[in-house]
Amino acid sequence: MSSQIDHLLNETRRFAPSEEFAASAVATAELYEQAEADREGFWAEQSRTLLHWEKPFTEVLDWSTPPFAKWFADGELNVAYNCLDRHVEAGNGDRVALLWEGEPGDSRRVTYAELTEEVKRLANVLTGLGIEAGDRVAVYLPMIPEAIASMLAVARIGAIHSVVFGGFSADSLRSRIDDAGAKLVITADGGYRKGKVSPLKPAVDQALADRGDGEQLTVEHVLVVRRGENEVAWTEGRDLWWHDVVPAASAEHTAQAFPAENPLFILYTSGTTGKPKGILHTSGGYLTQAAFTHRNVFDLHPESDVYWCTADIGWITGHTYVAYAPLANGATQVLYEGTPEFPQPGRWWEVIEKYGVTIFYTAPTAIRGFMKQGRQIPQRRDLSSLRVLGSVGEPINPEAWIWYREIIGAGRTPIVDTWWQTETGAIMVSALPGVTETKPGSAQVALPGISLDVVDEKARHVGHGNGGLLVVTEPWPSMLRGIWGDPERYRETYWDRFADQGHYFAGDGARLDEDGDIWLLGRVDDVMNISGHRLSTAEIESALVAHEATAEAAVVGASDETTGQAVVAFVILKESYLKLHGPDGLAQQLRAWVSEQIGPIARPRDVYIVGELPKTRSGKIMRRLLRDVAEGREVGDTTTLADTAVMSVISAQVR
Ligand code: 6R9
Repeated sequence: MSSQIDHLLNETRRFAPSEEFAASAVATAELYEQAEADREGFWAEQSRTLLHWEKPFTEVLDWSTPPFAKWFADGELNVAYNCLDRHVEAGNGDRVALLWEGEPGDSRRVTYAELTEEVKRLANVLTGLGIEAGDRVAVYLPMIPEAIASMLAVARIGAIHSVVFGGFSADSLRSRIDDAGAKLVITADGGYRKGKVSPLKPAVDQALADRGDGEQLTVEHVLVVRRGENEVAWTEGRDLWWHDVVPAASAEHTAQAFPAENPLFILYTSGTTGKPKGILHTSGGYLTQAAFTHRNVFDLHPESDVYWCTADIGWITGHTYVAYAPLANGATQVLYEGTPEFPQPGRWWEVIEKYGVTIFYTAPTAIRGFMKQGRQIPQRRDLSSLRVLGSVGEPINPEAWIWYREIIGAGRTPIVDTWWQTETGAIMVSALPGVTETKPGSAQVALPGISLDVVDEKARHVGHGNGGLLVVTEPWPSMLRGIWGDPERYRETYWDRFADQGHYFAGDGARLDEDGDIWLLGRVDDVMNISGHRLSTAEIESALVAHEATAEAAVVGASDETTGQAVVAFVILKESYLKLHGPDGLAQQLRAWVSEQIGPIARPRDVYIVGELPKTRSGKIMRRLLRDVAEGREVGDTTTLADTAVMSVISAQVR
């Protein structure tokens, strides 16, 4: 690790914004000064400028009961009105909101006026189904316009959505539905993935099946979009086709204003234990920081830009930078259903050429995948419309950064490496194009209005040239407001570590370089980052031990050239199982099992069947040593192990 860091810190290439770019840039250096002079005043002004408040706020931040923040608490707004109606009222109803491209090549253009109408009809349907402000609605959909409409319609009536990634299994869906107590599920028959229809409705049926455990199901209805045209089972009285009820509903719907702190959504993310956390976000502060960062970090000119963020709506990036911020800012954006490789590897570049995409936001894992395929593939397309490139999800190594700029950005586009989390709701650390001289590999500086530090275990600032833990030192508008149903876990996970200072602990290691710029070094806890997706070691371990053959399991994130990290599992089998079946084919079976239990993204790259696991005297698994094995390194210090011989046995078994 340390040689990697030294290598990073030797990166000396610098890219200043061109004069031409700076001349018409949205963000200027004054933003930092304004925010510095009066942080809360700065956010208040941004909020008033960027959003429509039905009832203007007079209070900015209420931090009287930390760690529970309230922003703009006495103000009232409607999030969907801000994303839709107001643009239509301002005469921009004909502007395209969504340039949707389906994987098989079908496409749809949806204007702001059309999307507004669809959302109004759906809002009426939801109300007709008994959904009221504060109720939870689960959304389990592919990347189709109805997904965006669903989120906005739920928001419009003051209800709370919980979007579950379509790649998650029925079990993952069920636990999220149960935890949130969802009353309605919005899904599709299926969606396209890699040339095939991947079914969704059957997973919903399975998630809602009576398991005879006496659990009372909270779901009353399932609203189903027809997309894959695959056969689906139907539960009369519970299931409804979208195309039967939405077009038939009235398009008249007046958006009611809700208090700024009205909950907007719950999004589940992996923590250090097996149970995913329902991260709760609210309305006014969230939308303020979403709109501000989208406009300034991506230099958005809504009249002329064509923006494309490749994230799925099942992740926070899809919430903030596909659903909410682009629409709040009145942008035109591409929405793409499929994967980058289908029907051929250059599909994304084809989409950029077709729609003249100007701002492109994706993840390092995708960029590294493209690097592997070779520059010839993007070079076949005209990518000259691109003018800003963004990166998110994990550290971007300087080589990938340079390739992104040179090959995709023709050596002239600014690159913004944006650090943030499900919990932060919106971007926290990033260069501002047109202002910042960029450094490949460094996310660089806190945005205006955001206060961060890198500290040691005792909360002391580490100083330039040193590493430590990334903390946020002041509350910010789009911060999480808690963990759904678990205020204690919220406090424990993020605030207890630096309770005396009142710092938010992000869980990331970071280093400050000689200029004070921030370099992110990855998680310091048992959270893995696979292709920019968060997974916990504990979550996968508990799936593994749920298999009849497994006695014990330990999972580590091993570095992987393409996906950043890969899941590697070490499994001890039950004697009884071994006697009956033997170990043949079991590694494969266990990989498939995890994929079924959690979803394909969690499938281990390697499963090693071992006889023992390295444990300390207190019984803690030493994952650090297993990571050494998984990455093919010499095994580190084993002196704290209860049995120091165990590592050579494991190494031999793995080889
Ligand atoms: C937005 C998102 C959050 C974790 C975060 C960190 C890693 C995200 C990064 C980055 C280095 C960046 N991360 N962006 N690391 N540079 N630009 O990804 O949210 O899924 O909650 O993951 O991802 O480790 O703590 P989420």
